[in-house]
Amino acid sequence: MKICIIGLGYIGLPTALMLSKSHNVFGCDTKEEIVENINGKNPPFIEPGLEEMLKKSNLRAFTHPVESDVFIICVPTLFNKEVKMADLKYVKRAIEEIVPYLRKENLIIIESTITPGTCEKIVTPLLEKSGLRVNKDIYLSHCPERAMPGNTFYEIIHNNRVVGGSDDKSADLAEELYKSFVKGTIYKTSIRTAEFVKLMENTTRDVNIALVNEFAILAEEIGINVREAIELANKHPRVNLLTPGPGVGGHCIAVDPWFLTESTVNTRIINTAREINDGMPRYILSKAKKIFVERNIKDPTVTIFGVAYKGNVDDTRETPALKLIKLCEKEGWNVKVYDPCVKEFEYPLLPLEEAIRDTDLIIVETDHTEFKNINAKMTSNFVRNKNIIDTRNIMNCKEFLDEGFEIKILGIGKGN
Ligand code: SAJ
Repeated sequence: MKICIIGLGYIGLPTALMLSKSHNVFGCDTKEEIVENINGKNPPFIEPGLEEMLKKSNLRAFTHPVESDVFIICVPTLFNKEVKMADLKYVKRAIEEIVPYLRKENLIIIESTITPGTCEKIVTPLLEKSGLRVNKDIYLSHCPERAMPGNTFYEIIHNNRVVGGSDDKSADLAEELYKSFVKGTIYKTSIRTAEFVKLMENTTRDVNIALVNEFAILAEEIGINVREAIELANKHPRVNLLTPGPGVGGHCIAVDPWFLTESTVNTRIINTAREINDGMPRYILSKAKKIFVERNIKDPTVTIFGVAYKGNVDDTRETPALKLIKLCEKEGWNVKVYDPCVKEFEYPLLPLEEAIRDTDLIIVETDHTEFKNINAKMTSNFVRNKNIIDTRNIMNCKEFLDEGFEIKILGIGKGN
């Protein structure tokens, strides 16, 4: 079978590589650099297993679609921050791009996250510009991706999948295709339900993270260690609390909940959870301010450890670290950034020693494994003041305390 994948990013490329094991797969991306990298067998981003899979595969990439039996759309859905709504321009553009290549019996699958109703109201009319009718001449399904960056290959194989079909045949055809590499169960439903399920999943995670972030703030007030409390609460058979952190980033959880609220006035908990998580950088800022006031530090320099949205990835989309940096700059503080995984960012990425030289406070924003091994003695030789705020509880606390550092860990109140 000939398959054309549109969008060769964090999901599209791994999916193309998995499918290329048993099908003739073409990749399409508007960015020439990505296409060149893929054809040159260079992984365009960090993902465990990606380099090896790319080297072994016969995937070919182009900057335009290729006539195929199946088209899979894996482009990002943008988020309009001003109005807190999905911006579907890439999805629309991808559909418009494949229209000239469509033939009878083609199956079109949307993996990109979309607002409920998009397939019926936006995708179908665009596809039908080809003169072919959905459910009659061509077939349309929504199969939202569910893989976690950093563990993508394992998850695209083993996770259960939800396939929404615009009719039964569309769902059956998509199920058949995914069966070629998915080991999890494939559940079929309507296209609108599949759109909704995906948004519910990420919203659930956002709400749960907001809850533990609120617990972390309370624990600091009460004077206990929230992580110990969470561990104990999780001993209950029906409680499963997540981990507090500096806010929620990434292209999905930080934006998807707004796709559910954009056309209703009847949601409250979804909006509040977003506000709590978006408020975490301001909370971290208030902790930093307190340190500077208490220790009488004027014109401080702050070093941010980690700008990736989570540990061991190079992705900085929607990272809460960026919000924190901007807030620090607004205070007139000097900000330096260190991230061993990230290659490109809005602010200069400095080597470790340069980033910590003469700093007054290190704020750990990301749980990169590498941070566990940062040497306390070496750090103490470079900094001006020995202060750390660790929002991830990742640093080797004992070593830094022995070196005379003051460490504040998010969610740990005084006396712990
Ligand atoms: N985070 C916390 N505490 C936690 C877990 C996460 O603060 O206990 C933060 C992370 O640091 C990060 C953000 O949340 O900033 C999101 O990270 P994540 O690892 O929870 O999720 P993503 O965005 O990498 O991937 C999610 C996944 N969705 C769910 O777990 C419901 C993934 O399965 C989806 O495929 C992906 O979104 C997507 O593309 O929608």
